Amino acid sequence: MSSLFPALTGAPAGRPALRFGDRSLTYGELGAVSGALAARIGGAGRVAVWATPALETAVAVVAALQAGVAAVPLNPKSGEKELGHILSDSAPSAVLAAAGDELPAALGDLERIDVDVDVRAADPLPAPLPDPQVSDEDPALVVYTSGTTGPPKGAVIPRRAIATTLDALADAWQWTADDVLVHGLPLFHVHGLVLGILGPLRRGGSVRHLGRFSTQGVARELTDGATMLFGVPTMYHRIAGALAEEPELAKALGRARLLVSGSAALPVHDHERITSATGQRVIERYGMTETLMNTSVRADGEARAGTVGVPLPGVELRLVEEDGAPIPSYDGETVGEIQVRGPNLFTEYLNRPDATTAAFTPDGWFRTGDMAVRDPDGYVRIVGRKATDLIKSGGYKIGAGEIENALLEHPGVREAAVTGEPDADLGERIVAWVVPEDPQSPPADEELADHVARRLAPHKRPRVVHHLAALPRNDMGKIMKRALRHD
Ligand code: MCA
Ligand code: AMP
Repeated sequence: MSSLFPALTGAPAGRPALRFGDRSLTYGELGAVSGALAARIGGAGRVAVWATPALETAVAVVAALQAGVAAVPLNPKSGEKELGHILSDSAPSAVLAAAGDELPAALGDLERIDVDVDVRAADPLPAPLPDPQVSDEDPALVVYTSGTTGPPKGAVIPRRAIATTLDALADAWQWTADDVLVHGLPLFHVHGLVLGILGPLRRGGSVRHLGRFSTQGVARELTDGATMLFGVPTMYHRIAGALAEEPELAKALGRARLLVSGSAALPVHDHERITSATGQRVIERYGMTETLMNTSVRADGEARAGTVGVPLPGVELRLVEEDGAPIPSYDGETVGEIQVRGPNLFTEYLNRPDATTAAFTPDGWFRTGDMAVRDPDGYVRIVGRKATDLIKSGGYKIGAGEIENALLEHPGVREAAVTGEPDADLGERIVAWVVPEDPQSPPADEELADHVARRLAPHKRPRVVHHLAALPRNDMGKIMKRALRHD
């Protein structure tokens, strides 16, 4: 296949590519350091990437793709249980990390390869690597994503999915080499990594990563030449809340070419607050780890709050009834599950043929689990999701079952159930319903939150804990989550 990043050889060597704080690389420099790393890891099979929000992560992933080696981004805040699962499931041959990053014991004796972004070491710049001898179907990334039960599954994302989704977004957003993207998203998920890092590099444009999200950082970069902002709704909610006190922020957003939100629904109230203070409309796009991007409001289309726009070029999208029958109507009312088909889809869940088979219809449509209606002009509105056991908090997808299992491993917990409830900042917050082993001395809420954060990841920790004498169960012994309400 042709290169995923033609600009590594085609763009002027001095053009800015990546900037993280005060460290940056031009295309010439990126080609040199990623080429050197690619030469080291060629033939490695699969490599893990310690995905801190840093220059080294971007270089490591680009190098892996140049070498034709699949990369498994690791959340550096993953706890021991989550990390242990991902490593044993994906079996990488090495981990790529920034020199000086401390790696946890859970990585065991996995070979460590330091990512060197010091271009002086490569002066004069070496010639860029030839395109790897790989096919479009070869895996590019394995991204771990939560399901309703059990540990996260590794979605195997082929090179062709990355190329086609990024090119479809370029069409929808008129995204070019002149764009400068700013964001503060984590780099171990599709949003921050594929759209937020690989996207600008495929276009030959540049990205400035904030290290961590802040409204001040967004204002600074949009004032200093950035043209696009990507964020999850929690970030836009915080922006909307800061506009009154930060006049520079409103001005900066007003200058942007495109403000894009995704990973969860952006409430209409936040859309309206941003539009009234800045004159800008945030556009939403809808995607999934398994499908990359499916729909978007187009830059040349009508930005309508509460919708995720129209199917992207190359993506087939249908709504189906409970029994799988396609819904022909575009009436803005009939709700069905979204199914998608197209070159943007993943190939499989790693080591999980059962889950892969269950995810697709026999004729190759991917069952998203998202419920939607379609307006007469084709705009898709997401109205909910099939599984109540999936929680979207801060834009992260979190499976209730995974947290329940972690809570049950705490000695003070006899029974546990986890639900999501509405939260103005996070979209949903994680709520744990716990029957303590000893009702006289139940574990403290903080202790349970720390326990989950240490085993899984901080964003999976319960924000609220309720103690109960027993969980409500039906005649079959199944927990009735609908009865779990705090009055
Ligand atoms: C607090 N902290 C703790 C604990 N309590 N750490 C350990 N144990 C505890 N008990 C720490 C946290 O680690 C964090 O540290 C800090 O306290 C604040 O935590 P929190 O309030 O949870 O986080 P936040 O800073 O408020 O995060 C909001 C956020 C974040 C920045 C919006 O949720 C986020 O980055 N979301 C993006 C999710 C995303 O990219 N999703 C894409 C997947 P520290 O501050 O040091 O970190 S979806 C996708 O890819 C599809 C394809 C799509 O459509 O996009
Ligand atoms: P993940 O599995 O973490 O990649 O998250 C994918 C899920 O995020 C989708 O199945 C949707 O439920 C949700 N999602 C992504 N973008 C949007 C959006 N713009 N509006 C509503 N939900 C979204």
